[in-house]
Amino acid sequence: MVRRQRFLFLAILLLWLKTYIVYKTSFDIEIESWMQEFILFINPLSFLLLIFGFSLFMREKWRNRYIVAMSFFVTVLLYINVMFYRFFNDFITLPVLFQTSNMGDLGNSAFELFHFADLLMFVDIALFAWLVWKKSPFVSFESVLKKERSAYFLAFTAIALLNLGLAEGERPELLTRTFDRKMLVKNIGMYNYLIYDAVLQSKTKAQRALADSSELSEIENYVRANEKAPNQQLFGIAKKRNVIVVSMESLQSFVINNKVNGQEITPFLNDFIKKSYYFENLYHQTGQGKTSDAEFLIENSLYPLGRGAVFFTHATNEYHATPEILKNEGYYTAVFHANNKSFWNRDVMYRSLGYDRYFSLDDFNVTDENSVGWGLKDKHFFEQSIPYLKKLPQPFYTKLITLTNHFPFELGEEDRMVPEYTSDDRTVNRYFPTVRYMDESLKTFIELLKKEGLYQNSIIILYGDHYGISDNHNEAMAQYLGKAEITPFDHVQLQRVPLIIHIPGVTDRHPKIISKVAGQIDVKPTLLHLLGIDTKNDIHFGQDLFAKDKLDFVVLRDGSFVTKDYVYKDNVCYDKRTGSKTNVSYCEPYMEKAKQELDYSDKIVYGDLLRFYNQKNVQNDRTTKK
Ligand code: GP9
Ligand code: MN
Repeated sequence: MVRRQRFLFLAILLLWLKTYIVYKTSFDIEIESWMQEFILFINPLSFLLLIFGFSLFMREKWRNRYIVAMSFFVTVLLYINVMFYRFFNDFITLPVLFQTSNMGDLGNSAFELFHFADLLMFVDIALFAWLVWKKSPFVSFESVLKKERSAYFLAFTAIALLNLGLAEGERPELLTRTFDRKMLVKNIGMYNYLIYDAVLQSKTKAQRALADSSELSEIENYVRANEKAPNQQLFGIAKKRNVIVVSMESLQSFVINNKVNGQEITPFLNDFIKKSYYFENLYHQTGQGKTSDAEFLIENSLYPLGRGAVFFTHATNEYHATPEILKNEGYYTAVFHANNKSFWNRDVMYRSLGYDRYFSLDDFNVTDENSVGWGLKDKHFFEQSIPYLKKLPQPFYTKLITLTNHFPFELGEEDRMVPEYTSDDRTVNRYFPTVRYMDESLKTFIELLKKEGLYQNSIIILYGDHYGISDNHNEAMAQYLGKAEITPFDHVQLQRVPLIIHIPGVTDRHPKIISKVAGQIDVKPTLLHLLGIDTKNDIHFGQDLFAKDKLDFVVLRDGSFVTKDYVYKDNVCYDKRTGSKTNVSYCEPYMEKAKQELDYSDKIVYGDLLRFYNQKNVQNDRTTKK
């Protein structure tokens, strides 16, 4: 049969090898044993056999065309995954893939992500198309015998079962663990994973339809027990002040008080910290939604999703976010970001979060001279935001989102205030000058606030949104940090991002460096309490960072967690003092809590459960008013 249907088998073979080569060269899949390597090798096969198998039911004329079309389609699918992985360091999920507006804007980085060798992926297809077009004898069809078809699908079933069986042996409960995409791809293959993802996606849709208010009471009990009483000395200390929140693009804590080639990387922030509350052990908890996930965490104190960006997948849910709460307290709320308003679906989501006004790309004057990389340079962004800020009704709650320090960290010579780092890794090298540039822009911003009389009566919160340097750059990072390698423990520790709370007249007199383990999820209750707003009726998972008994605990979106003494990642427990592996029993007490929190938060988002809570509260309000 193989000889008679040689074109079919050649197409499958080439795609199979192509996929495996892509696994090995474009994805970072850790292999720990020969068995895992074997599973990885065979895992594209079941999918390929199935979809190419349909050709066996086709009339001869269509069969070859189908084979060429499928080869092309699957290769494109593979290539999209490669590009996506280069950018996000993660595998695609459907919600993100269909964010076409995002994808359009990612075009900016596409050039950087494209490698010439990528074209090799399409060579075989060109050859196939040529063979079919030329009606070469190689592709001349043979009719398919019934028993050939049976043998083919028997082989398919055997291989699929073998794959599943081996995978299940390697990783029990593989298919029920949803947030570990790498493990899924490693075991069932990229193609099957995409199907799996599609099934999950439709389940999500069904989840909302099926959710009912009873699910909320269990979660509410958990949330109430988790909440900590505010610190009475600080409660209301910034009452009625304007709030200015700044999202600092890709800023990680390791650059704070650090140097590149002997020069400070963040001189302004280092100085500002000395007049502020600075949280040195705060971790980002973002997933695929990057900047938007950070916004979601900061303003809702809920976790973003393990797959997709919640800004896209659940933008029309009912939320009870900080802007909405403050609006009810008489604040005007606005957000500033010099990018397309639809990026990350912000225009839709900001309405759900309770923003009065979104100053987006159209509100800024963006020219070739004042932009680089992703758009308007931060310094100009701040300068152009000031007149708008001045005109806002007060008190206001505002969030400004920076952009220049974004991968691939482009910057003109004239804006470079520190030299690039020197290593083999261009991304890491370029990170330092763009961080330095953002630091300088923040300095300008604070000066302008002072000059315009917007500083004294404000509370200013600066936070790093997520990592800038992914695991793909571990080698250069190890070199910079003077380590032999970046271990999984180091990886988690590198997920720390700066959080700075600055209250003029308060923190400049009594600055503080706070070492509690914390996360972005803690910002909402902290800020509300500083503004003197009670959160007793609010559903959130964070804790006031100033609460006396705030837990030393943070869960990252991939299920890793950090406590005072331990770091837990991929089923391994690490001792924080030494960074080495330790007995997993030390981490056990927190495992359940970590899972529980993510699970409860996901339930709220997937089921859109706050729609019931808000209704309930409104009803309570009505009853009290009667
Ligand atoms: C885009 C900006 C950067 O508007 O928020 O997005 P990121 O890729 O960091 O999420
Ligand atoms: Mn970002």
